[in-house]
Amino acid sequence: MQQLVQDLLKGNRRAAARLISQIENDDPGKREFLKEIFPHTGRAYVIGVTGAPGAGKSSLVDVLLQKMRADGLKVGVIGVDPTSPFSGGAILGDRIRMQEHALDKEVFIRSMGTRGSLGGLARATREAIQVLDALGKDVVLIETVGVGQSEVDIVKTADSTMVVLTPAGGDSVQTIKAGIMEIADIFVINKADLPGAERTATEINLMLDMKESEAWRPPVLSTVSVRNEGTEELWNSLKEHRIHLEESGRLMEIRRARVRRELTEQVEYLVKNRVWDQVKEQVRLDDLVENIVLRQKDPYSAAYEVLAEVNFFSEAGKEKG
Ligand SMILES: Nc1nc2c(ncn2[C@@H]2O[C@H](COP(=O)(O)OP(=O)(O)OP(=O)(O)O)[C@@H](O)[C@H]2O)c(=O)[nH]1
Ligand SMILES: [Mg+2]
Repeated sequence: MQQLVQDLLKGNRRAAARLISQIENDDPGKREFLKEIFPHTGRAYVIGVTGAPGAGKSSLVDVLLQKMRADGLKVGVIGVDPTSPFSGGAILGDRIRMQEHALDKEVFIRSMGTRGSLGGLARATREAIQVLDALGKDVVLIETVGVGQSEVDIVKTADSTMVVLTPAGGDSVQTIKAGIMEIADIFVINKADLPGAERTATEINLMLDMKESEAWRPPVLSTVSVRNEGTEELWNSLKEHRIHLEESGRLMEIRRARVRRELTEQVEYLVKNRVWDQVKEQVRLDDLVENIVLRQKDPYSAAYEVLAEVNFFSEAGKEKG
């Protein structure tokens, strides 16, 4: 383990791959190495890329990778697919397209799927970012398919988030999820070669007009990633957003809020696991479920009973009677 961490800190990609596998498998050793690498993290800038399946996220990541490399930045990419149980490079199309980057020693590409729960995936993504940060990446790109709350949770880890949309065609963009409006720092209408791109941009701008004005108004950009059109503007916007966050003090603010949220989540996670491990051993949940189904017991009292059984709070006994 020690050796792996040392190799990682020297920039060894195999060490990074192995540590990320341990994270995915929820290896008991991960706590120790995450602790060891933590002082060596906090440098990488994290960019989230989210949007509907097939919107062109990977194509954009591909182009952005080239631009970042041209600027001399070391880049890590994590492709997260909450709908897929596969990991370790299962997003085959991406692999093929990004192959040329794979030859570039300063680029690290990895995909992750849902081995366990979606919550687990968001956590694993966060931890994988730390590994890439400690590996020495300047930027970590997270690509995640937009399928609901899961991708919102995942991109919460990002400093800048771009939401990739496609021209709505006949449809109205009004169906865009509220959560997406909240997380977007930059809107990208990709496949702008298809009809309707302008109208989609107008609609998003109208939606932004209705929002309370903030210091940063998300730009609405159009790209044709497969023809490399509009991508320079996109890269410039990402850089501008970063400068905005840094100069306004907002970056520290959002990072502090994130640490607070993660700490809270971590405590809840530990308490939850601890309690459930004991409960599984000591309480016959099935019986309680039957009781509730038969209206012999209400769920609130049953929950208290469970916690009293594992001595979660000493007061609980009083509630039992
Ligand atoms: N016409 C057109 N097609 C595009 C454009 N960008 C990407 N595509 C095509 O759209 C398809 C999906 O592109 P990807 O980059 O894999 O999209 P993605 O969002 O990463 O897809 P998932 O990861 O599967 O959700 C591919 O066949 C691309 O060639 C574009 O600007 N215009
Ligand atoms: Mg993709």
